[in-house]
Amino acid sequence: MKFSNDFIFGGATAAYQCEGATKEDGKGLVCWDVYYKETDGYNPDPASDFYHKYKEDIDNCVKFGINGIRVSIAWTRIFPKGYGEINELGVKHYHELFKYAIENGVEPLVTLHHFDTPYELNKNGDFTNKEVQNYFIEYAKFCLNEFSEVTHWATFNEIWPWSVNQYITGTFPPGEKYQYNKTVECIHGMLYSHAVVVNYFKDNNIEGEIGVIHSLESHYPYDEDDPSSVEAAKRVDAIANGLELEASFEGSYREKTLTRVNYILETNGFERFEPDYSDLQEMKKACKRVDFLGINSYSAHWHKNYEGENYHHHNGTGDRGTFKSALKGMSEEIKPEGLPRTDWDWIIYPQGLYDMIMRVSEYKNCKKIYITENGMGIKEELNENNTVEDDQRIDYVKDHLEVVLKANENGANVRGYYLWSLMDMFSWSNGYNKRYGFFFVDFDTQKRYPKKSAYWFKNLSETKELK
Ligand code: BGP
Repeated sequence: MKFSNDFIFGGATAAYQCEGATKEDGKGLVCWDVYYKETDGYNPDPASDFYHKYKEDIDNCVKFGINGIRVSIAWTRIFPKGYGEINELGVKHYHELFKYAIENGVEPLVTLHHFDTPYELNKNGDFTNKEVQNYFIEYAKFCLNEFSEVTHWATFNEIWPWSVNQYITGTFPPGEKYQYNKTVECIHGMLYSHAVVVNYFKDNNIEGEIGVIHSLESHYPYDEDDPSSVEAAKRVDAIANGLELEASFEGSYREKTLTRVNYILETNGFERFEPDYSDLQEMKKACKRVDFLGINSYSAHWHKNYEGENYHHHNGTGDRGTFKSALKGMSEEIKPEGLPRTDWDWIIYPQGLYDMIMRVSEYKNCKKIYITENGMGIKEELNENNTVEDDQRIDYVKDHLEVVLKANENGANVRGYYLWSLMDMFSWSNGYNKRYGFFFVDFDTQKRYPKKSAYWFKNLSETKELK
């Protein structure tokens, strides 16, 4: 089994996790800047210093056969407050970055929002607030017109995780817990904003392609013979995948999905969710115009019914076995014995990715798929040869790419794969010791060292053969 010649072998990044330089060149405050300070969290500076070292990272792409790079624009480098005055230095920076990537044959796929809402806007309700949605839309329009050298755009990165972690698990700013109503409003607000941006892109005949990147992981019943387990898995799927896929590719929410989401809301004492009719009109128009779907997938999940009080413990330290999630009206997540897992309790299950690719391929408006994030977080150190023998990562990537090939053989249209992450960077709620990159970053010296997986990927990208 071989990859086609035009398959993209890419690496993924996100502005806030790699750029550093959070106070440089007029950048405005991001919600995380304040959240990390207030919670004694991680220092986002210097991260991987990508703001200054992007040329070196792109040179590494060239050396290692990586012909695509996912980057995001930091909203507050363009509009420091999120709206109003434009920061020319930020605009200049991204022109230079895109130019360098394109000149070197490393095609940028640019995300407009990757978890980095401007501080004031996040404080004022993030995407639950119409005003914030409109500021995002203005920022997006500006970027689509200004950066005409970019031909691959994604509106959002992971609408579900961004919403659930802000308002249910409380691991992302503003750190609220069990606010199911805000979570659903945020999801809907982002899906609506996505639709407006797609319609603007198409109405104005902007060159290139535009899509959306969703976190799409498979949810299964812990006990297939127990109907309450089956229903619990379906409820989680409805809120985590159903809303997002249906809005993106059908322009509305299915009745069954809404019933399940409303069950979750009502069980937690919140009002039912009634989507606004005019929002749906916008989504209806956009759903046929989306050029690609980005799938982010790392793991899969098993559920049983749960009716007790809400309880969530995030394993942010990489101490295996400490994760626990029991969400009222949704499910209790159970990690089945016998399946491999990472130190952060993420089950490794490539079949979950296969099932998801085949499922999304059934949406007739889902024309093309990229795997925009997949990878394995490991605690790593440089060895005496200044490299990392990351065979675990190679196996992980290989097993996931195998199911991509199998899905394509069975009729899917996956056209690229971006490893999370291109080089090591910090993780939002797990810090600097969760490394994902092809390139080891020494965060003290900011030197890059290719890991064994980088050499393996180079060979794959040259031969197109999975070995
Ligand atoms: C995705 C995000 C990425 C990245 C990745 C790994 O949800 O889009 O930004 O962080 O997950 O997750 P983590 O950093 O929690 O290990």
